[in-house]
Amino acid sequence: MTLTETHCPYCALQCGIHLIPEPPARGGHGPGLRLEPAGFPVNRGGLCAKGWTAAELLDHPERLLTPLVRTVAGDRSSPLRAASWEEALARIVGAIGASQRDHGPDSVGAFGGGGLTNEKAYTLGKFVRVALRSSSIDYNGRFCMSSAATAANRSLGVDRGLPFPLEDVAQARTVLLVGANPADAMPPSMQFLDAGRAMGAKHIVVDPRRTATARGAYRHLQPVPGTDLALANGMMHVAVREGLVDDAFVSGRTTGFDAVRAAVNGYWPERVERMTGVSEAQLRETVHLLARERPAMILTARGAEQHSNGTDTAQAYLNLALALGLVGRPFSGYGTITGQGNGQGGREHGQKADQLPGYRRLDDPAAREHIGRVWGIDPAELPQPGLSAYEMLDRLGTPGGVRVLLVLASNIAVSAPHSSHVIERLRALDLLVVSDIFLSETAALADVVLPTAQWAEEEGTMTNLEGRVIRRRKAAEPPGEVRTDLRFLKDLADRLGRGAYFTDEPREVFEELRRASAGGLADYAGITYERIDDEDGVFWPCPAEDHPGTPRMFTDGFPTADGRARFVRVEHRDPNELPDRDYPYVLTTGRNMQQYQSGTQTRRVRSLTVAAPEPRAELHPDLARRHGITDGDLVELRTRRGAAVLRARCDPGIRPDTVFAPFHWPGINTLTDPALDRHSRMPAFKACAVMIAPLTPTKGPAEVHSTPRFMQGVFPFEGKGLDEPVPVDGALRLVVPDGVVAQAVYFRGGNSSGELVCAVLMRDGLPMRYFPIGARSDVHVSLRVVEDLDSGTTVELWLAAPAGLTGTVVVDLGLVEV
Ligand SMILES: Nc1nc2c(c(=O)[nH]1)N[C@H]1C(S)=C(S)[C@@H](COP(=O)(O)OP(=O)(O)OC[C@H]3O[C@@H](n4cnc5c(=O)[nH]c(N)nc54)[C@H](O)[C@@H]3O)O[C@H]1N2
Ligand SMILES: Nc1nc2c(c(=O)[nH]1)N[C@H]1C(S)=C(S)[C@@H](COP(=O)(O)OP(=O)(O)OC[C@H]3O[C@@H](n4cnc5c(=O)[nH]c(N)nc54)[C@H](O)[C@@H]3O)O[C@H]1N2
Ligand code: SF4
Ligand SMILES: [Mo]
Repeated sequence: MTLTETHCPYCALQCGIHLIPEPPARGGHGPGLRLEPAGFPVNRGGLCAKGWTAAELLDHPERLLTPLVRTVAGDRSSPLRAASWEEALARIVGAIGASQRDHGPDSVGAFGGGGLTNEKAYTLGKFVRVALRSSSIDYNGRFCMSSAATAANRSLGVDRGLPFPLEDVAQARTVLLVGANPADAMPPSMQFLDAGRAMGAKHIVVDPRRTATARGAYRHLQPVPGTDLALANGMMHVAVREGLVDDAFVSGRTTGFDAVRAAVNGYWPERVERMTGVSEAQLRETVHLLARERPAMILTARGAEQHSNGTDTAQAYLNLALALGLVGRPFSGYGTITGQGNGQGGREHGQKADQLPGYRRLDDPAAREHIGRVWGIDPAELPQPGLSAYEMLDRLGTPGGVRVLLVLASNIAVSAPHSSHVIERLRALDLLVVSDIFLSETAALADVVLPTAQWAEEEGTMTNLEGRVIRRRKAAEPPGEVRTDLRFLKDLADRLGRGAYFTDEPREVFEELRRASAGGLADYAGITYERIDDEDGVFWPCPAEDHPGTPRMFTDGFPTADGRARFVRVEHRDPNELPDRDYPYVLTTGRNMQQYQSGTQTRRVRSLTVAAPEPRAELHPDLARRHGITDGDLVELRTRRGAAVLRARCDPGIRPDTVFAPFHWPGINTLTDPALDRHSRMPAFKACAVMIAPLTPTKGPAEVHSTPRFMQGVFPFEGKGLDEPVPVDGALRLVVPDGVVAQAVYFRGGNSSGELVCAVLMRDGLPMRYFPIGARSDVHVSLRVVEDLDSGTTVELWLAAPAGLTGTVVVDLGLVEV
């Protein structure tokens, strides 16, 4: 076996990863794969803690290995038991038949995910339209990218998150980041921001919290959540009044500016300061930097977009980028930072309610004609657009709603807004089928659970945040009875009598996707697996095999009817819920660095859970004091929809009128507001009204507490021989206290010297584990199966290096005491 070049399974950065075969640990089974970062253009050798530990989930003991069904069919209070694929599929086919007979084709639907490969997302969209003949399909990208996508489509004629390669960010002299926290959400991407900052670029971060991204920036603007649109219109007002508009660009390449100019008249800076909490001086400085210190970029992410006015907010920043003439120029423009692994490709190929592959519209007769031809069906057979994600979930099990639902690659019981209501609707279904790697909170509610392959066990393509189409490559066989989603959809289509339209071979699906997308906005016609291999990925649109692909868009036109970008007049509207007497603060939600999304995956990785074991409610110390709360206390957050109890983290970096909670654990989304944006149908994850109350600490029964311990630091060394480990420093020693047991969780180390050295974990003076660190390189080893270290044990880190060799090592050993 040889090295497999692939990509991280998590976020849209899609960092390059190498998987290298290695013999499984003694007594272990598992895939026997070691993970190393690769020098791919987006990560250049960097990975975040999630990427580093991704391979741990391949042979995780809780992995689903067979289908599961309810012991008593139809009774979800009966336990799940293992079943054959035959039996599981028979239950699904039976329920689909009964439901469609009694309630029509639309009563069976699917909910997809932006983590699915292009091949799987495409097949799922086709499966629902062709095998089920149903209009009921949408996906979690509705909760993620839909606002910025809607704005870009209507204004630029196309939605590609970043219309330029990520590396261009390093060249921009001014960058405005609105509601984006890449330092936590995409840590390796910070090397491009940091490179710009090191050359004097001025970054302005707009966030109600002083995040790690904001801390390293030139300026931090701290608005009230949900007021970003007013801020953008205020900047536009200043741009107009102070002559900063690029008139030649506006008249030569855009339409509709007059209406926007008139609309921003009312957004004079003093008024905007009162609305947003951002000072007039900061607002003026920002727009002057964007206009004068060029090249300049405006980037938005979920903080600006996940609101009931998210589309118009993204539009307001797009308007500003157009007025200043930034779009389509080198190292300049507007972009949105896509989130999920295939968040970009996932929104192009038809798992959206109103969409056909190639970013075509389902209600466009020409698009129906073309796709009908590729799929070999009469276009009249294609259903019309269905309901958006939350609207579909809200109607589950009601008359006219979906009664049999297939969920692939989403954990909606945790991640959908007003999740207690969504769980109630899931319970009202006739049949819930969930395909996942683990028994997620949603899978635990299902009638039938299907075990699916993971990233390293399948082939396919992903489209990263830059619109670069890349390959996910297989390095291992799926374990047990696990099948890929392509296989499961094909098996189901066979039993529904439509198998002839489907294949489970990723390359064949991709060839069909190329034909289906040809001539569409997201045109993959010229992209082949071989080109992806040869070119470090290919940027769409790429209409022909001899077309180079399109790393930078809009250089000489926009894919609109007249080739011009459109300004759209937008007005500030208050969030659906404003603070009032009963719910006096704003709740906003988002991400922690070590956890991913609904947490199904990362809550199962020990080192990540040690670092981020539970959700913490972030609040300003003044706000905490007012309610008698101190750091670490349990507090109750209550909104009009429900309550959640979490531990407080007091942080002076957050606005005193705002509370932040990460959504990676069950229960947080019982709080959030499902008010939808009228254009994109995006819920208001980022602003609702909340009250807080301290809880008297309860003396609960048998809680498990664990304490992290670290042995770390930077140390000079002199080698005594590679076979002769010696102590490095007194700091690298600890004795396990009485009454607890410790376990080593991970080791990281770096070595400045030009030769191999070896860190040695010592137990009571004897070597226990060796960690080789190559010449001028670093390692990260996550330790899964190691012995308990009982109380009284002396744990030390020593170093073995060639005799006489000197240098410096950085070491960091993480342990937990339980
Ligand atoms: N570690 C980790 N990384 C991830 C993910 C993950 O779950 N964990 N998920 C991936 C996915 S799918 C996505 S979509 C991306 C999301 O990436 P981001 O959008 O960067 O992440 P969020 O934390 O949701 O929101 C960003 C910031 O918006 C701020 N914010 C909240 N309300 C407002 C507001 O009203 N206005 C402004 N201006 N800011 C506000 C928050 O304080 C937060 O710091 O991350 C991707 N990367
Ligand atoms: N309050 C609040 N809520 C939010 C957000 C927020 O900022 N605040 N952000 C929203 C955003 S941006 C997003 S993207 C959503 C994400 O939330 P979800 O849609 O729940 O996303 P994940 O947790 O990534 O769920 C993916 C599930 O599919 C499984 N899985 C992974 N790969 C595959 C595969 O190939 N096939 C199958 N069948 N399963 C697979 C994983 O184990 C996991 O259980 O959450 C949204 N919810
Ligand atoms: S930044 Fe995203 S793609 Fe890169 S290692 Fe982390 S989770 Fe994976
Ligand atoms: Mo997302």
